[in-house]
Amino acid sequence: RPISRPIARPRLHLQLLCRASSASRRYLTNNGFFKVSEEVRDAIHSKKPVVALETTIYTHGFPYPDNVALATFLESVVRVNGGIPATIGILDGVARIGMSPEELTRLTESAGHENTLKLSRRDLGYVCGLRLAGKQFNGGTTIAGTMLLAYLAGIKVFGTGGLGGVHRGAESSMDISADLTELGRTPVAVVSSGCKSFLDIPRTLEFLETEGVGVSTFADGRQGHVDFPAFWSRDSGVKSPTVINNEIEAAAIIHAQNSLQISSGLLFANPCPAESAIPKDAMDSIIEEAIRQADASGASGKDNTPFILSKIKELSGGKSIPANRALIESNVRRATIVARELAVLEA
Ligand code: PSU
Ligand code: MN
Repeated sequence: RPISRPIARPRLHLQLLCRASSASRRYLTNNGFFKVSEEVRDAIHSKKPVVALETTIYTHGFPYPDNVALATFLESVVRVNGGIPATIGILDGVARIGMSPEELTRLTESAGHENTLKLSRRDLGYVCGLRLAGKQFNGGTTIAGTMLLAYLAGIKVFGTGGLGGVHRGAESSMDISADLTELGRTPVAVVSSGCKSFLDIPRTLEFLETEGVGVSTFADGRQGHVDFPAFWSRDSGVKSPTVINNEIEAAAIIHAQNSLQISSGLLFANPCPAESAIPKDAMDSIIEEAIRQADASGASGKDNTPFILSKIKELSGGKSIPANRALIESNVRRATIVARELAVLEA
């Protein structure tokens, strides 16, 4: 795979403008609950482009050993594109920012075990604290959990697959992913392929607006109406609030928000590569059935998303997997280029 393509640098004044900004923040240092790997710490310190990667997709998405293969692959996507990967999760009750291959294997192998949890913001104190009471948990961090830990470590860019959202029927269940509130309160930029249409996409965008989250979709030369993407499908029927053309623009937005000390996050939506995308109509009936089964089985709360995702995989006969892989690779590559461009602006 070639090192990422060069991007024409449109306007030099962008770089001049930035000098004024670098308000630096104290990052959380290692303690009994929080450990940044040496490689990631050095990279942050020397302002190299670092990309955060989540782990719920490994502990509650893909089975072992597919999950460790994907984890290793995504780290290599960051590296070949000139970045340093920081895979984030919880091992033995300690938040890890950056993991060695052995640590990644240990976490991914523990997928499905009773003490391997899906961890969002609310869970971090619980799993880390109970280590002191002799209970050892592993966990995959969701986008919310990963954003929070990335922010504490000083990482600003995060590449992932699909964002959680407002669930259909949330007007009575109140099931709204903590990913959305985290984006409202934590200044990390997330590159994802939007969210799956088992969620209520119009309400998800409404909620993000309420939370003050900037949402931009990569237009890649498309003119006019650009949809916010629906994971495997490039279209959702819902217009993206704003569009951007390339990674330089994404980096400029991040840099401006940081310089303005706006403390909410940003969402950059990258539609699934066209050659791997599944048309919206083809997915709609599978998704309807997956939701029906989730309702029937009573999978709610934190179990709802993993349940629906596994049903979709089953009902699509695995057809959704190549698209899943293509889009996450594309998102992680784009996140790395954004992190590189941000490093240029911050230099
Ligand atoms: N949506 C996907 N794939 C995923 C997830 C969501 O298409 O893997 C995972 C992510 O880790 C996300 C989490 O942060 O599920 C959201 O879960 P919940 O809806 O319970 O907040
Ligand atoms: Mn939920």
